[in-house]
Amino acid sequence: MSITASARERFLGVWGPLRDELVAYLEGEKMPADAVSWFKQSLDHNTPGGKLNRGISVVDTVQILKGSELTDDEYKRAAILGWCIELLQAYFLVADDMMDQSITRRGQPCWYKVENVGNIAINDSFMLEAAIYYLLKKHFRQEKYYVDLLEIFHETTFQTEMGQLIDLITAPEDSVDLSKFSLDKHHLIVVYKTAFYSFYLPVALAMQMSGVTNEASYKKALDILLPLGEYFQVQDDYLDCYGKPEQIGKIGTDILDNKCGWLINTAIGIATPEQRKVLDENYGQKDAKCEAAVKAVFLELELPARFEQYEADSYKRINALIESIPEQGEEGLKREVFQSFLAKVYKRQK
Ligand code: GPP
Ligand code: MG
Ligand code: MG
Ligand code: MG
Repeated sequence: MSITASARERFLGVWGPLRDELVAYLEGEKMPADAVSWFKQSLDHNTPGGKLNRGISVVDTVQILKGSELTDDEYKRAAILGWCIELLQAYFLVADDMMDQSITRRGQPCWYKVENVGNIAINDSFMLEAAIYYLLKKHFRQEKYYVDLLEIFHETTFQTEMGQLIDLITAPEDSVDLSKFSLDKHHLIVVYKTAFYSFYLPVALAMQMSGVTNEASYKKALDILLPLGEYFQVQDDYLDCYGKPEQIGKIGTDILDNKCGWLINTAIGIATPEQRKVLDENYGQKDAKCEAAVKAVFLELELPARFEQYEADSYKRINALIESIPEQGEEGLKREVFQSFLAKVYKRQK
């Protein structure tokens, strides 16, 4: 089930009122008009413009677990949790784009690149995170799973930050040393920086909202969602080099940034000594000619075809994991939850 235009529209319909609640909070605190309008612009620039996979997956999962149409109220509550993940994503992306020195995001300039924003984006990213906890308190304080929601958000945030840390220190700007890279290192980076918050978090929140309490079901979900998240980040690494900026909405920076991504790790494993020399001399240099030399080796090594093979293998492997769930489901788990998520990302072009 890929996301339909009407599912997107309905989900987006919940954003305006939530944004207004957040803006009203600043007004209530008697913040000056320019601060209120700054916060509003940051919220709108950074939160709703993406694919919304994560947020809509909360709604879809709650719906699948219920097994029948959600009431308007159930829909809205699931969508609020979905928007909390989109706020978390907004917080990460504003900060990540500064750390990665990116130029564009979702077809617009990165927030820190917007005129007059600059380093204020650091504080804006903190405020996007704070907005999550404002909304959770306002809408979920009375629920018996409120503390569980807080814990899941805090834990996945910490995991993502650990992932971001190893992503960054494996990619020093001034010393390129490809011998430090490996597919094992890559696996650790992507599970932590992407898989927990992008895949486990939406499903775990939906399970909480659906009243699932048994630990084993969360563990089982994790066992499927981490491999799915790894596959998603490999796609991200692939698209960084081969995606069209007008389609993916961002300009790739991984080669310039010396990132320990899937392409370079795959290349290292198969390069001839001559090709390896070109990679050693040109990877991680902030120079378009060096970037082009690396891309030329990637093509000699037929990385696009190798990625296609990886994609086909991953699809099979993840489907096999999904089939390990009994057909009639276990408490809080149904195959369709995972099938629906896999369908949202399989062969994605953006
Ligand atoms: C994706 O990395 C990971 C994140 C956006 C998490 C950032 C975490 C923080 C704690 C700030 P990426 O740099 O490959 O993403 P993109 O390609 O979208 O820039
Ligand atoms: Mg990054
Ligand atoms: Mg980045
Ligand atoms: Mg990337």
